[in-house]
Amino acid sequence: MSTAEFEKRTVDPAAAEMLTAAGEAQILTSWDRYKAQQPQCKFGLTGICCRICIQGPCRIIPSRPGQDKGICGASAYTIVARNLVRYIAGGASAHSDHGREIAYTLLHTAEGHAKDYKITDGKKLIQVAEKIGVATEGRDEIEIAKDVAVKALEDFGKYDHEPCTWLNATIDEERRLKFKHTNIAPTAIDRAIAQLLHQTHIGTDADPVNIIFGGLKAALADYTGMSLATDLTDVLFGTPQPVLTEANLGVLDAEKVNVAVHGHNPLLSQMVVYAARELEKEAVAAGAKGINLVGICCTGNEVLMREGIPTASNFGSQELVIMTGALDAMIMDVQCISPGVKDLCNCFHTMLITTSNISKVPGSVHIEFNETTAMEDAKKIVKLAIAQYGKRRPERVKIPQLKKQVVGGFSYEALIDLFAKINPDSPISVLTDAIAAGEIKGVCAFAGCNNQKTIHDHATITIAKELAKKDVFLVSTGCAAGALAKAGLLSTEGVEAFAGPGLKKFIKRLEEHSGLNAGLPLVYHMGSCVDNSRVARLWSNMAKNMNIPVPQLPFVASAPEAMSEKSISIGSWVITMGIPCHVGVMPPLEGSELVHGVTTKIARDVFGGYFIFETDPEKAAEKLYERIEKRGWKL
Ligand code: SF4
Ligand code: MSK
Repeated sequence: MSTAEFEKRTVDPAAAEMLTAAGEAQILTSWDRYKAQQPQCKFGLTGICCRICIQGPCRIIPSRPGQDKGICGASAYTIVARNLVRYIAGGASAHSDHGREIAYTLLHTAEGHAKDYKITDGKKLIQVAEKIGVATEGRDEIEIAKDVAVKALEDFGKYDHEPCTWLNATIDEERRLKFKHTNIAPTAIDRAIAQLLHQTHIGTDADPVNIIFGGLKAALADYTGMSLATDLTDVLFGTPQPVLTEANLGVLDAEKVNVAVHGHNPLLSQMVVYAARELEKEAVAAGAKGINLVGICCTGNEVLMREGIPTASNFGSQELVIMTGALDAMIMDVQCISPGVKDLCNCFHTMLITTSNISKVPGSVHIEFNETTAMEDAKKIVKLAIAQYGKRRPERVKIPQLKKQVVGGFSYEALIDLFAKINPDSPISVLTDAIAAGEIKGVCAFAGCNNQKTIHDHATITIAKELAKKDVFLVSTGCAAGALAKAGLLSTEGVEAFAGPGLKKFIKRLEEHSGLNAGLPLVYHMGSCVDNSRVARLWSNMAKNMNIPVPQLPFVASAPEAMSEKSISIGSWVITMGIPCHVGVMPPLEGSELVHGVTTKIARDVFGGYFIFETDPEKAAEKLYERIEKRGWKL
């Protein structure tokens, strides 16, 4: 295949270059495996294959009497609904378990058992404590941190009937009542997930609407877990502030020990940052010019936001970082690490290091990461990477010389600080006033992954450019932010090239007052997947400031290349909050018109938020803009 043909697989030129190299070397990647899977099973694609009990699999043909139900009598709508919400259970468990690890680490830090961690952002600790009702007056940080951590852990398993603390503390009264009346407010994260698995066991719930509402409860548990994860991570490692860095494969350095952190949980990746700084001399002693740490996926987003570590790739191109021949070690924690990376490692000298007892890959090196020995473990891992540098074969190194500038680090607090430079009394008014004046039309938040069913990065970049042209203010998280970063949309270059006149004026005004050395970007990087809680904070406070409920706000969300169970759980809580959410890949629910209708129409009537399924990026941009405009007119 030629580079031009590979461009049909990705719009990222660095990825295309590496795909060409992989093709020439006959090394298979996820693109090849996707092709090998075609045609994919229609029953699975439309959600009407049930494997919930071992009488199955039952495959439903709705139009054929006798085959229109599973062996137990389950109809297509029951099967589609059950399959759909089980994705939410998976997503919520991943996000919230990540949050639980952070909460335990904060607790153990406060108790003195995790000596390598500390409370970095005391101000955020106080804010969080006040938000959730933990006393702060006259108490020292350690005492407060302990109570905050305990409250967070209680949200996983408390046995009263009150909604989870982090949910209740972060939504307005209108949503509180809505969730109460629809009975979707989780009282404990673990319970909501376990209950959903119970609800979808054979012979429990056959009512698709009831099943979906059970799914929404788990989705709000997902929101709860990620909200507390973001808050407590900021307490431990600092709340992100604007930072200048770079993205794409060109961030790899042929003269340094290249180490990639991949996954989600910053408890490890943050320690690797500290360890790498301490071990620079060892890398030099090994003949390198130092250590070059790069990020992949959301753990990459975490260290980009706080430490300015450059991003090498997002989910879709993770294998291609190894394909450069310059990566000495890939350190993985949890979630979104394709096992296929090990096959690539086998073709090069790259060492794959697993660190979590729930996330292992056969043939890789496992160094169990423990919070009580965090720095020691991180150093052990970085030393392995340094040793690996000597095994690199320089003749096989081929780093695409492509990278873009990134201005990242826009936590909610950082955005507010930016707005406060113009209006210190009411910072959020800077954004809402610009909407009221028609200078910008509204806000779109990009989130989610890459998916082999789409051209890598294409939909995310296309929709962002289209909306920017139409003066929509853009924020992003996750691998969508990775796509935008690699395309230069998280930089000033993006503003010049793609912002409409109103958006450009707005950003330039912010820039004049910002006091930052760098210019401001077109799209504002708000962090990792769990940091979608920062986005929710943004829309909540915009609505509060405008004195309207969230479902009236000209604010939309888009996951143009959604892939993981987590993206489904995020999208589901986003719609319960009253935000229209575009998904660019059709999830498996076309097997039931009823379920499809619930997610797109009934959801709108009940919550004000709903899914927009659209696989064509241009049309998706039009639909998103139409929703923003409609809400704008009503204001
Ligand atoms: Fe078939 Fe019912 Fe079992 Fe599903 S739960 S596999 S539809 S028998
Ligand atoms: S890493 S969930 S592929 S955004 Fe958060 Fe990226 Fe999606 Fe994983």
